[in-house]
Amino acid sequence: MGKELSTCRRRQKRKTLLLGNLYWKLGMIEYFQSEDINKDGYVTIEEMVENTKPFLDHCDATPLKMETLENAVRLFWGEVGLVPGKRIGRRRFLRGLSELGRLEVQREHRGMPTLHNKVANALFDIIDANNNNQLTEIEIGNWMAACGLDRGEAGILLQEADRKQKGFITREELIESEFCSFFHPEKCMVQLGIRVVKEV
Ligand SMILES: [Ca+2]
Ligand SMILES: [Ca+2]
Repeated sequence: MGKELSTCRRRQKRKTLLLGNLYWKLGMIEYFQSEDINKDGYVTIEEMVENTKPFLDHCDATPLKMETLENAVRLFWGEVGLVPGKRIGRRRFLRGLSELGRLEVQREHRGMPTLHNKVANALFDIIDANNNNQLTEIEIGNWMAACGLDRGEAGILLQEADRKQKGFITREELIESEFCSFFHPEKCMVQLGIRVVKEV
């Protein structure tokens, strides 16, 4: 009986965690694979930091901007369990990120700064090469190229985030869409036009 109760509680808890969301899980598995540079099935904080290096050339980022991003990345992923010299596998990665997501959403609700906010702000500053607080299609293209993506699709990304059709993305828009893709998959689905059915 006690065992059944604890299994039931575990299931209940799982439902409220991001891990229970298939859409989120698939996205994060893809993310895990892209961060695993040496393809050994584990990620390390060193790999996470290494993956930010292409910004230096593609986005013409200053050393100070790069340092700010690295510090934010170390803080954020440290909470997931990625500390120097440690490697974690896919399951632990997803569990840690799901747990961090729970705490981050709580912080967001209380109006407290999130760790993700630090990363997204640092990222925005890097993409915004001319420091005018607006991300243009060219700047977004440079960022995509740094991430190994097709810069030709920058226009599509711009359209998705720039809902008022201003021709650029603001800091708030980038942070919102980034936070959403990490920790609010249900909001992302709504944006993509997928109806979210509330679990009862
Ligand atoms: Ca690896
Ligand atoms: Ca700019």
